Amino acid sequence: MSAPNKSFDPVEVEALKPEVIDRAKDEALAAIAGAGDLEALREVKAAHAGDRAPLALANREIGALPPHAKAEAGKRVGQARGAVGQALKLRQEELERERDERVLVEEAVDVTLPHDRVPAGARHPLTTFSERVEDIFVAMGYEVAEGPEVEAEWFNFDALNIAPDHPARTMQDTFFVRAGGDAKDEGESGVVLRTHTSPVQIRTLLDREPPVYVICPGRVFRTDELDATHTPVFTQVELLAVDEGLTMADLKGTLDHMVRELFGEGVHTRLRPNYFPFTEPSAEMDMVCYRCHGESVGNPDNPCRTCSSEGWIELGGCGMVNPRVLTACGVDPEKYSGFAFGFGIERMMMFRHNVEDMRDMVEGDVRFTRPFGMEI
Ligand code: FA5
Repeated sequence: MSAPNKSFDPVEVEALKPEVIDRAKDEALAAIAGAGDLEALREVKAAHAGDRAPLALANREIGALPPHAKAEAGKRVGQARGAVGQALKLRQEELERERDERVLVEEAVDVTLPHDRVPAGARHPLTTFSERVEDIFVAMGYEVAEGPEVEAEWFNFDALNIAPDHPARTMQDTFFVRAGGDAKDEGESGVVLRTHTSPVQIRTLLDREPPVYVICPGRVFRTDELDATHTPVFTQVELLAVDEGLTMADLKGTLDHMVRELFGEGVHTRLRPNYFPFTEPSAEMDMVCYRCHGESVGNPDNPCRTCSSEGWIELGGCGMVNPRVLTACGVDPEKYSGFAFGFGIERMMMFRHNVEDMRDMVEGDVRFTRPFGMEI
């Protein structure tokens, strides 16, 4: 502030000269108009309307003027500061309005978008496929039977006439949970992860009186490496029928009915001799290729990827229940006979849906399962 004075001409005080006041006002108004956002306006306000702004400094000079000069100088500075204050207020309102409009657009919520971003789950195609197989037999009057996945060695092997020195019992094929020593009966048996669904046959025959007609789906375990055609955990479906007078013809008719239901009219099966300790006679069952119906055999112009132009697809094992198994379960083999078959669902799905690598089925990637549908 200038030194107090009593007689001087206010026009001589530099900060209060009209042109200086007008210039300060014009600069302030131009800066306000040029502020592009609220942050810039805050800086403009500090520079042109703050304590150190030219108009604020000019205002302080007024106090030192003689009384007769205060009114005019006060009016001039007051009007300039009023104009700047008013312009700041209007620009502030204008910029706030612009900001609100922008935020409304940028942060708009589209209430029409689907709210549920977690995709709906669905059962695995292996489960739905094995249930389709079950349904075929339930429709014929079969019951669904289940057994434990952690199974007594006796049920998994001994009762099925698989002798202790059978290769399937070695550590290479079987996950042993508890070693069983020389157990000859169920009570002292070792414990394994079941290697097939056939022990459910034994549990069923011990539980029920013939006639028995059951279908047994379930997970089984083998010490196989995971590769394109093997997995250590896979799904089998087993069928067992025990009644008076059942023959291989009934087995063949049942298999033909199943493949027709699953793969369509015109598909049938054939049996090739094989060996399983728990069936006698035993057979390997093949079905005619449901895609080429055998027409690709010897026809290089029309190859078939599904059966590799062999005309037949291997399904699994089957046979007439070995009388020794019936006897072990307390069923009179003179009165009753039975047939059984078992196959792997993964292998069946591979050729049913042209899946080239079994690993895709067991890794749980939804990109694989989604095309099979969202069946719950
Ligand atoms: C058996 O397991 C017999 N219990 C089947 C049977 C039942 C025969 C009733 C007679 C009467 P096998 O070991 O062949 O048989 O296995 C049956 C099917 O399981 C095979 O045809 C194959 O489709 C499937 N399979 C076997 N090992 C694997 C594996 N590591 N990964 C995926 N599928 C497999």
